[in-house]
Amino acid sequence: MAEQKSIFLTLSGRTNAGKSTLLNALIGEKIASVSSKPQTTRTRITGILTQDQIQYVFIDTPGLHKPKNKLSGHMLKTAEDSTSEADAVLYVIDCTKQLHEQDETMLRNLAQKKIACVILLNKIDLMQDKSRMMPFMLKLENQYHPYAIIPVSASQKDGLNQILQVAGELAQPSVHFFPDDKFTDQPERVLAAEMIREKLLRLLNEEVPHGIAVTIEKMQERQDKDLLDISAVIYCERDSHKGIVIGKNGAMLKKIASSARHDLENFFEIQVNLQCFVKVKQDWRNKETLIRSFGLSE
Ligand SMILES: Nc1nc2c(ncn2[C@@H]2O[C@H](COP(=O)(O)OP(=O)(O)OP(=O)(O)O)[C@@H](O)[C@H]2O)c(=O)[nH]1
Ligand SMILES: [Mg+2]
Repeated sequence: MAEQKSIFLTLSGRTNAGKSTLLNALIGEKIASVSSKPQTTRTRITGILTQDQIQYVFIDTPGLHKPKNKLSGHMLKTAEDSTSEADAVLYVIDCTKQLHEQDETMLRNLAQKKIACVILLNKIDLMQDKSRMMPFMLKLENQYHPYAIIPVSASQKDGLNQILQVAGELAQPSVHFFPDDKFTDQPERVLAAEMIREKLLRLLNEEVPHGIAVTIEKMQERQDKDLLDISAVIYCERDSHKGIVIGKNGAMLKKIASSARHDLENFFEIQVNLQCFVKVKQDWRNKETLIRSFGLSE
């Protein structure tokens, strides 16, 4: 039998670069929320892929951003700490944007600490003129000496095999840390809460969804039929936001719940009865106890 290998890879990069889209594409399951709004991911999310003798463990992290409250301070710390704990970093850059100073600082630090870094230039599907990529790649190569630079499109699933090939070269002989059929370490309740939060991010405007946390109060299969009862609480940080989440005659909440139920049923492969309640916790993103009780600090 071939020797077993494993590798831990942290997905790092600016918010909105496409890290979570890439994680889902790499493992072939939707475990991380994705949205066009910045700061979607709030905690570390582990995705596992085992192919033959190699086990790849991908760690998705909150995107780099300028913190504005205690919650985003925790998120940034999680992001920064995660890079030094991995065997290699997959540094994701949105190639349609200018390189940000946070990209430069992070790439410089990785080079200085001699952490193996693979730069992924994401969203190449949006690049009209691909010839512009060459000088950018050369500049990155000369300044930061990454192990490799790979142009990819997470949403088109383009370049994934190249990522696995390069990661495979870096994998070391080791036992597999997770069972070969496992694809995440996220508990089912966390996955369910995240699926609901994703819909809130997608359906609500700017400031409202960023101040939302979702908890699952109950998740239980009925004994007499194939039905999963899920009861969720959506916490907002202001009274006015609660009204927006519920909407006129409850229309918005209905839309959110129905869209979330669709995803939950697909994921858990069972009919779901979803009840959502909306509550207010004033300014919770600046309160350590609440941040901790929502599972958002490590
Ligand atoms: N066109 C295009 N869009 C992409 C691609 N990858 C991701 N996106 C979009 O970019 C947006 C951000 O994607 P996410 O995966 O949530 O980004 P992220 O880096 O995880 O963001 P944070 O969690 O905030 O750090 C979403 O609207 C995605 O659909 C890609 O390859 N091409
Ligand atoms: Mg993300």
